[in-house]
Amino acid sequence: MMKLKVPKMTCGHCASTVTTAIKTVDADANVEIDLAEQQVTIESHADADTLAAVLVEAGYPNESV
Ligand SMILES: [Cu+2]
Repeated sequence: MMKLKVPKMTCGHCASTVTTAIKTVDADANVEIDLAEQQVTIESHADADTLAAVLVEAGYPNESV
């Protein structure tokens, strides 16, 4: 499980963009979004760096927390 802080994630549209981006890497990933904390919790077998990078590509810089 990994937790990412995604400061640009501010609304439901962002949340769905982030979720979709993660699922392009791992369709079976379990993604939990906390908009108030601007955090994403991801359960996935995919590589953490790959998941972080796909969010950057989607326009959402992030850091692990
Ligand atoms: Cu948004």
